[in-house]
Amino acid sequence: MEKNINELKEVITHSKRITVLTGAGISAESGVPTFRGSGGIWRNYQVTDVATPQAFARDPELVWEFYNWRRDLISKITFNPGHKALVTLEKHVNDFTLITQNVDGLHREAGSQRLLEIHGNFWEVTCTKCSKVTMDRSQNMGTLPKCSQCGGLLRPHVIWFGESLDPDIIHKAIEASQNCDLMLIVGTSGVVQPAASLAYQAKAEGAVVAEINIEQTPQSGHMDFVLTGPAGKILPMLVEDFN
Ligand code: BV8
Ligand code: ZN
Repeated sequence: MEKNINELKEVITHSKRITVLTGAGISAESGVPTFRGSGGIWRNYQVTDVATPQAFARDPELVWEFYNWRRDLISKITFNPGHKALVTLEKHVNDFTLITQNVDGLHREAGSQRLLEIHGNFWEVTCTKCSKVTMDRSQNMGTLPKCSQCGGLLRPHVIWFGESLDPDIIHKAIEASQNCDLMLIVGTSGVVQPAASLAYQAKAEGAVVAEINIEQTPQSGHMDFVLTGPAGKILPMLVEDFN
């Protein structure tokens, strides 16, 4: 492991363009449960009950109960050294893109600028009637929150399963994956599409790909580097010479 970290630090110093993809694992050390690990969110909630447009049409109150629970949880915690290390990296690389599957807003809070929130951000809400998007940091939005402009029912501004990602955002994510020298894949199980295909696209275009995770994933075999350990520990080590 020691050898890998030093070698990867070497690759970082020689990379002109670095792209990073993060998943729920980077927020785990802040106290946010992941989706599929032990104690994962989807163990208590059926995805199909709370993270699809059909679920929202069927039982919007249950869906808002789920998102209010996550709002309350995230409002009590903050970003961790893993998020902060990516802000340091962004400052020291002349071409940097951070792609996140997370909707918790912690990368924004930590100060990341070149950020693509490909699954949205649950601190933003969209009106199902007039499509107005607003930022709302309330811990609890109430059972069926309504739009102040038109009275329509509000929904979290996130991409649910079965919904297409914003074409402009996913285009930028694909471009950043296909044109980087190095791609770091941090804290993701590599299950959800189309995010999971970005690492393969980077590799196909000749980038070095490095996975940082506490366990092996289905993608580990395709990686040039597999650093096993918590992101909150490994990422700061990768950027320690920049501080
Ligand atoms: C779409 C928002 C077109 C909601 C989320 C192709 C093949 C197969 C299936 C599909 C496909 N194309 C589309 C699909 C269907 C579906 C899909 O991928 N299903 C999967 C489950 C098979 N995809 C979609 O529907 C996407 N839409 O493609 O549109 C379309 C349209 C109609 C019909 C078909 C296609 C939309 C996907 C977006 C869904 N929305 N989030 C919300 O969050 O409230 S996804 C949800 O999962 C979260 O965003 C989460 O981030 C994401 C991915 O999970 P991970 O981040 O990887 O989290 P996970 O818990 O799984 O893993 C955590 C990892 O961290 C673990 O590996 C763990 O070991 C590690 N870890 C833990 N602690 C640490 C750590 N690592 C480092 N340090 C630590 N301390
Ligand atoms: Zn409205």
